[in-house]
Amino acid sequence: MILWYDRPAASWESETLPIGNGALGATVHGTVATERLRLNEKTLWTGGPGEDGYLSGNWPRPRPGAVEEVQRALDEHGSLPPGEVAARLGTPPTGFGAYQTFGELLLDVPDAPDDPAGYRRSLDLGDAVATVTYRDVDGVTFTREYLASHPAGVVAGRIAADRPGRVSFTLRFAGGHPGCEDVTVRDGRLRVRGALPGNGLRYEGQVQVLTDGGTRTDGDGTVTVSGADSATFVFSAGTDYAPEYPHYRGPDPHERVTAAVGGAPPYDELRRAHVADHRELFDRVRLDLGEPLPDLPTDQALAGRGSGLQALYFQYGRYLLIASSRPGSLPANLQGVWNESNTPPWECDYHTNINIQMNYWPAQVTNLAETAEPYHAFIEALREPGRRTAKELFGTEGWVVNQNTNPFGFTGVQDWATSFWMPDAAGWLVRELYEHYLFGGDEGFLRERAYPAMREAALFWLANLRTDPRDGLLVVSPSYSPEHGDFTAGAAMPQQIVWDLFTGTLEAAGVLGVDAELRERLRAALDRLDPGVRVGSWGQLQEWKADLDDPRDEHRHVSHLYALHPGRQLTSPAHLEAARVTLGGRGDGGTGWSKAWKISFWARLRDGDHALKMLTEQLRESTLANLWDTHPPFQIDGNFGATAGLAEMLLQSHAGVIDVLPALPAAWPRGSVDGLRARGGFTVGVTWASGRATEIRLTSALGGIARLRHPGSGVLAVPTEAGRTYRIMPVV
Ligand code: FUC
Repeated sequence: MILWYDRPAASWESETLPIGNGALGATVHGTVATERLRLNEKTLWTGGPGEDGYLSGNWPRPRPGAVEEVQRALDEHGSLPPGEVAARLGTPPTGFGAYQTFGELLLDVPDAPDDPAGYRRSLDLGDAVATVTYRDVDGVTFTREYLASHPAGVVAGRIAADRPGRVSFTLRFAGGHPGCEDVTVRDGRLRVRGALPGNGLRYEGQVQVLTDGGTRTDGDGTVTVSGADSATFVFSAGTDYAPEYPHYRGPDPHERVTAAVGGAPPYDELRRAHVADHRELFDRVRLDLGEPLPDLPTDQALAGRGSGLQALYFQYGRYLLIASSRPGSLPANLQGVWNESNTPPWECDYHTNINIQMNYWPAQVTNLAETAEPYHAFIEALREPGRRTAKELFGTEGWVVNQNTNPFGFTGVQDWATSFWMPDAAGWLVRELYEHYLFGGDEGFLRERAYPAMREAALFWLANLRTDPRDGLLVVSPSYSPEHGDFTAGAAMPQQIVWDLFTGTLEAAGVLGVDAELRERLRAALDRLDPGVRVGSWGQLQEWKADLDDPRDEHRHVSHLYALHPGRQLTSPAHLEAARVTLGGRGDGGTGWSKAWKISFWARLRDGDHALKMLTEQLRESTLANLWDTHPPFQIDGNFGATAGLAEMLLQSHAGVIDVLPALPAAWPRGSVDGLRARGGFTVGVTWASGRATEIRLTSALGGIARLRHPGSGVLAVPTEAGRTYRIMPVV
């Protein structure tokens, strides 16, 4: 599982190779004369407390009564253009901020060959190590190696040659915020320290250079290594950000960074521990789609889009999730952790109408549940400011978050007409907490973490649903189908989210045996809730309560299929058929994440060929040479969505049954997968040939009955014991 190229990266966005430990990220250019490593620290954000006029939780609000006015106008007119609603409910953002770049580490190499022989730049997904090798005119082979260690909290590198005394370079730092930071050098340790303009967030980075042989000289902002056998560097960084409302500030990073850099073990040991830590997660899933990966540079293999490359792309999504989301920092943002700009697209923030959710779709099913911890913590940290927004914007209990959020608990509204209003987003976010319980069965997690967040999101909707004068059903109003059409009451997506939230909260309360009275209220509300699932005039699933859908509309958001995926509300053949008609109308285009979502939609419709067509389209049109997904521009959600979609083709368990190979395309006649997870605490492997399962491997973590859709004999109830693996041979 290696990405490799025969030339250095010319473009940060489309060619560099990413490494990361969740909190820190680096991208490798591999240029011979000047190596460039773009560095990132995930909490380095402008905006929030400290920014002019910004007071935590106290975002500008629409004037009192404005929400009710819009509700009444919708009752009367049926719909309102987004611009009109934004004029009444939107407020210009203040102090939202943006994710910042940390800067670049540069290594200037004297006498570097212009046209080095044997050049190769690679990223080994199994070891999580990036490597650059080349030969100089004397035939000396140079090897540079880079990794980002989670256990050590550092990015580290080693520069070596196969002849003694040949390693020479000058290391320097190009700051992300010139004028705001100081660079000092002492004893081979370069230190950068600064405070961001605006919010004054303090940050620090340190890099220690060590040599084996040769000399090391401190310069003005530089460390020079001459004639060494090899050299290593260790980098760490931090900020004084803390994920705590309302101040969002913690201790100065100086001590932590000093300890991480000073305490890092010798390189070989650091590398061993890093590889072991990474492999413990990465190696859990093995996938073989029948064809090997062609022995070609990855950009050329990408052009072929064969099943070997598809398997690599799947594993790359898992690699990227491990690299950009580990406990102890923020969740993966629109670019994971990698960012070269201080004004990145969409602030490189957390969008809640598909993007952050999609980032975590692969976490449970591809056996990386630990990577979801930063997302869980982030959702929980939104509750307190979200509670304040519920009170001040809607005058009720519960918590809400709107269309986009940041590390400073922003739960208010902005004024970008087509993307500011999404009070249903919290209901969508908490479903991930519930899924974590459904997959792993950790009742303590359900009780302490998932249920309280779900319950409070449900309370918000119990207090805020309105009776629709058209039919007496309970609807969300004003409601908006993300980035599309007019505001109405009862658009499909918000209704489906509320259905999903109430259903999950009811189930969870049942499991925990709590809140009898609340359960009654949820049941009563579900009885009156408009389910948001309607078949329209051309056989489509309606996006709005009124039949407004245009069969030629190819909008990238297909929000009204939430009930199909990630939800589980669509079960009847008639509704599934309507979803198929809707997808047919929307077509196979769209941005990277849109194509990725369609993989899962088609997989849920059990159409493996169409799911594979979407994956192929994504690889053809929305994938850069470094296999990053492009919206355009680079946006990582599509990587994660496609990895989850591919898993969804091989295994589903959302409907109470473990369903193996539900959407196997004809182009993958044989293969095998191991380590995918199904809800109920099961790990599933399957080998298939001629398009049919020949062996299913089921490992039970919790014991209990596994309900398995059995090729040949319907649904099989397999009694399991915790810790045991069962091999099941399908009847042919
Ligand atoms: C949503 C999408 C856009 C983009 C942005 C970051 O608003 O509609 O296409 O992905 O998020």
